[in-house]
Amino acid sequence: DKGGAQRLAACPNQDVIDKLQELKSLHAVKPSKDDEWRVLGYNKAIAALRKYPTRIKSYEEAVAIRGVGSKTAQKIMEIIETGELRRIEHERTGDVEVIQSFLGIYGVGLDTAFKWYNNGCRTLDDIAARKGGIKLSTEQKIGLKYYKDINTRIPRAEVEEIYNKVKATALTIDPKLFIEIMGSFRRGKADCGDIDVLITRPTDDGKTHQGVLRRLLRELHQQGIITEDLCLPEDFDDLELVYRGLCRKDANSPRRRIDFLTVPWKSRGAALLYYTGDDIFNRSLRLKANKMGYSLNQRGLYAGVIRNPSDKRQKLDNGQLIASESEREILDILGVPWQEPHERVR
Ligand code: DCP
Ligand code: MG
Ligand code: MN
Repeated sequence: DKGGAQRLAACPNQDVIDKLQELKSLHAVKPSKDDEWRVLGYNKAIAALRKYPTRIKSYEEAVAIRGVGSKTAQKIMEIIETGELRRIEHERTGDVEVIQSFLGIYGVGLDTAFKWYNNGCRTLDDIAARKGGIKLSTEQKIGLKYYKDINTRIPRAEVEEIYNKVKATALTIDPKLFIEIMGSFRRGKADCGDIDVLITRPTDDGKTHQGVLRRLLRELHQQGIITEDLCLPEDFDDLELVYRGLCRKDANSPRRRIDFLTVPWKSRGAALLYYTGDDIFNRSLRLKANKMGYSLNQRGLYAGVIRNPSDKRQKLDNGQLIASESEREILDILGVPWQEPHERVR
């Protein structure tokens, strides 16, 4: 199925989707019911456009797509004809910017941002002063304190330097660990939002990486590389763990976001595939898997998954694992030609 594989690489109306996404994200940060409805409408249209196989050529063609109404069809044609969508600037109002600035605080989601707005907060200083009697969680306090650092992208060379220190420290704990950097760094980006690190270990000698993350964090704290914990795993004894924190190259460097992920050795391929992304590439892979009757997640590719027809997110049967150890075997089964990490972008 060459067509399916091709579709993974590029969507013929991607520029239209991007603009509608941008407009949708502006409505999504407005607290009115009308805006909520518009978000649902754009979601529908975007989903339809993702599946649409050819470049849209006319208003009639656009409006005939299921999920695209007349107003959205007009917007689609404006984007196709001018490359722009004037409505975006119109919606970029002051309240949107306030909410977006609150969302830049680590640990703040839409509900919290709206609540603070409704309590009269308009600036980060208002948040810092707890205007309106608002309360901050521990992670939000850290997020506010290092707001600028956390919202600045990290030059590739600095990611590499921090990663090398982390890897060296991990290997002193157990030289047989498998450490890999994922995310935008692995895709070759010139700068990264955070540092995504995978940790696992071959089990041929009967051992695992159990307990490694706890020791690694202790050592990195001692070295001053990890500076704050944002989200610690509940049970450090599991083989599958997620950690989120802040780190820095040295005492004169800004704070940087770092994520650790530990997975069972068997899941390493699926985990690498998922956490290397990008998210759009992942979505196309999952879509392809679903069309073939499979289900793909960060643990592996599964056959025979049975979902609840009235709520597709709910699995009635988890199915059987058919591939998880390497990225290549997962892509092979999906009939997707091998793509180097830097090619895994829409
Ligand atoms: N991911 C995903 N869907 C999400 C979040 C993440 O598929 N909603 C996957 C794809 C991402 C990877 O996890 O590439 C790592 O997530 P990051 O948020 O760290 O994103 P990136 O590393 O790709 O970009 P950035 O440079 O912003 O960190
Ligand atoms: Mg990342
Ligand atoms: Mn990350």
